[in-house]
Parts: sequence; structure tokens; C-alpha cells
Amino acid sequence: MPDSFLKSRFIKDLSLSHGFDDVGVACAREGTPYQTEFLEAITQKRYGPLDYLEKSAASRADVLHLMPTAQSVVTVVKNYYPGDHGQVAADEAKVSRYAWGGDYHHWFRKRLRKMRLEIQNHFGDDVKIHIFNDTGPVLERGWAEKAGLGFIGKNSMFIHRNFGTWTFLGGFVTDLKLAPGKPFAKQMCGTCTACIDACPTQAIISPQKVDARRCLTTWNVERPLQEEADQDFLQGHGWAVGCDICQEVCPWNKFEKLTNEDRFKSRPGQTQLKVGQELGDIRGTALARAGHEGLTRNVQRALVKKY
Ligand code: B12
Ligand code: SF4
Ligand code: SF4
Repeated sequence: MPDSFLKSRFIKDLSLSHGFDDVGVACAREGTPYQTEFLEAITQKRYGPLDYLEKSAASRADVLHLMPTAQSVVTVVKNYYPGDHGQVAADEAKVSRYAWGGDYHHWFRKRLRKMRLEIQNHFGDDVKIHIFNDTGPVLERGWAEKAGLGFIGKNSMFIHRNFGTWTFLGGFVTDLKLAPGKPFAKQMCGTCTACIDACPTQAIISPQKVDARRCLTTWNVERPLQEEADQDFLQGHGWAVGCDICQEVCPWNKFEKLTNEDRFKSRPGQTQLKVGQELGDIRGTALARAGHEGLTRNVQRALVKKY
């Protein structure tokens, strides 16, 4: 068996033993997936207020800019699906499922750092490993697709063959030569347009293209205190943190499975927020990103009734 297969096997077994639900490998030397589409989004300023995307565009658009000697990109996947909202009262605004439990960044980084040590212990200290999870300058969805783990839907979500859209992504870029996976032969949405039709702000401007300036998540997670978050079209949609609509309507989520990780399961008072709700200590939760003041503004905006 070729060396690259044995190395891949080692890394896949290691990832699963650390609690990830799936793992895949893509070759780093055949171009970065969706480089053209990403650069088009930057040129058209579809990132809105998320200027970090433009600042780190060179690395996002080309993984060899991040690590010139890179051979492989390893993507790990974690299913976080924690269930449904159930009854939501008229004075409550919904929290997106990704924010029902503890923040995922800490969970990913802890495991990826341990894996880096174990890989270097096994293959040598000189092996280069650049970890990423959300904040790193890497187009995670494109790499997950290239590794053959699933495909990018029209809602621009990475859709896993077993878990649907409800997954977090992360991984690492490395100079280890690993055996790559086989990408799906085609995009699997067919004629469905449910996500495009259901998006309350028309943020999915065409298949696979989300305009961050129109997406609720930009304003109620990333920039809740910015003036633009008060724009009329962002009011009254019932979402206090993030938005799950383009995932809730996706037929690929009929395969959804409850997460096996306690950290991502729902915590009391965190699935929907009431006007004036005392939030207590939100450190270590995904609610911390919006902050107390931001959350208060989000709930008010979410519940503004439009007539
Ligand atoms: C910036 C960002 C956002 C922004 C902008 C999103 C966007 N679509 O651009 C905002 C704040 C709006 C956002 C929202 C959400 N996000 Co976000 N976000 C990111 C982040 C940090 C960077 C994404 C990025 O580079 N955007 C720029 C665009 C151009 O790239 P892209 O979204 O990856 O799009 C790819 C494809 O769609 C494709 N593409 C683009 N245009 C076209 C056109 C055609 C024709 C084709 C074929 C392909 C194609 O190429 C792109 C490059 O890979 C990533 C983490 C990361 N480092 O990748 C998380 C990430 C994408 N987000 C994530 C999540 C969970 C969400 C939300 C579901 C949160 C929520 N519940 O509210 C929503 C979903 C909204 C949506 N439908 O996309 C997860 C997605 C996991 C998954 N299974 O897909 C990620 C990977 C974080 C993580 N580590 O888990 N997010
Ligand atoms: S998360 Fe909500 S606002 Fe953003 S694209 Fe999906 S449906 Fe639209
Ligand atoms: S809702 Fe339909 S079009 Fe949108 S991602 Fe899912 S399958 Fe594709």
C-alpha cells in the first residue's frame, strides 16, 4: 500500500478517535477550490462589513500563500444538530442551533492541537501543520467538498452525505503528502430551490452565492451594534442570533441525526430569547460573540412586527 494511503489512514483514525464525525483529504497542489468565485465575491464587496475576508483574501484564495510547501488539506467535520425549537412564544426570538450550547471554536482547537502533537510525534517534529477552524484564512466549505465529504448546496452550505447541513468544519493544512478523497461528481440539489425561496432577506442571490450584506447572521451575530443592523429588511424575522431558515427547508436534512457531543446540546434559556431576559454569564457560549448589548438589540429587532 502506498505511503500516502497509510499516512491518510493514520490521520483519519486519529480524527475519529478525537470525536470528529468525519474526515477527508484534498490535494493542496491542484489549486484552491472556488478561488474565482471567492475573488468575485471580494471584488463585488459582497462580504459587507466582514472586512477580514478581504484583508486575508490572498491566503483564502490560495492555500499555497498560507503554506508554500503544503501538500494536503485535511478537513474534519462535526455534527452539531441539537434538535428543534419546539414551541416559540410570541415574545420570544429564536437562536440558531449552532449557538445552543458551548462555543465550538474551543472544542475544535483543543482537539486539533492534540492531533498536531500526535502527528508530529509519529511522523517527525519537522512536519508542518497549520490548524484552521472558522477564523483561519481558509475556504473551509470548498476544501470539505474537494475532499469528497459532501457538496456545496445552493444555500452555500456544505452538505454532508450523512449529516446534511448541520456540521461545523475545521482541519489543517500540512506538508505531509496524503492520499486525497474523491469529490462528488456533481452538485446534488437538482431542481430544488427551497432555500433561495425561503430566505427572508433574499440573501441567496443565485445558487451558491450568499450576499453577506443581506444575511441576518452578519448583523445579529457579527455586527449587532452597527447602525446598518437597523435596516428595515432586517427587522421582524424572529431570529435573535443567526438564522437557520435556509437549512430548515433543505431536504438533505431529512437525514439529520442528533449530535453525540454534550457541548453542542441545548442549554436552558439558550434556544430562544425573551424581551428583557436575564442572560447571566454567557462566556464560553456562542452567544458571547453578539454580547449582552447586541443580544438585547437583536431580540428587539427580531420581534418588530411588520404590517
Ligand atoms: C464569513 C462567514 C460567514 C458570513 C458570510 C457567509 C458567506 N456565504 O459568505 C455570514 C456571517 C453571513 C455567515 C453566515 C453563516 N455561517 Co458562516 N462562515 C463564514 C466564514 C468565516 C468564511 C466564509 C467565506 O469565506 N465566505 C466567502 C464566500 C465567497 O465563500 P463561501 O461562503 O465559503 O462560499 C463558497 C461556495 O459557496 C463557493 N461559491 C461561492 N460562490 C459560488 C458561485 C458558484 C456558481 C459556485 C459553483 C460556487 C460558489 O465558493 C466559496 C468558497 O469556498 C466560514 C469559515 C471559513 N473559514 O470558511 C464560516 C462558515 C462558512 N459558516 C458556517 C455557518 C454554520 C454559518 C451559518 C449557518 C450560521 C447561522 N446558523 O446563522 C450561516 C449560514 C449562511 C449561509 N447560507 O451561508 C459554517 C458552515 C458549515 C457548513 N456545514 O457549511 C462555517 C464553515 C464555519 C465553520 N467552521 O463551521 N458566515
Ligand atoms: S442564514 Fe437566513 S438570512 Fe442568511 S442566507 Fe440563510 S436564510 Fe437567508
Ligand atoms: S434547500 Fe434545496 S436547493 Fe437549497 S441547498 Fe437544500 S437541496 Fe439544495
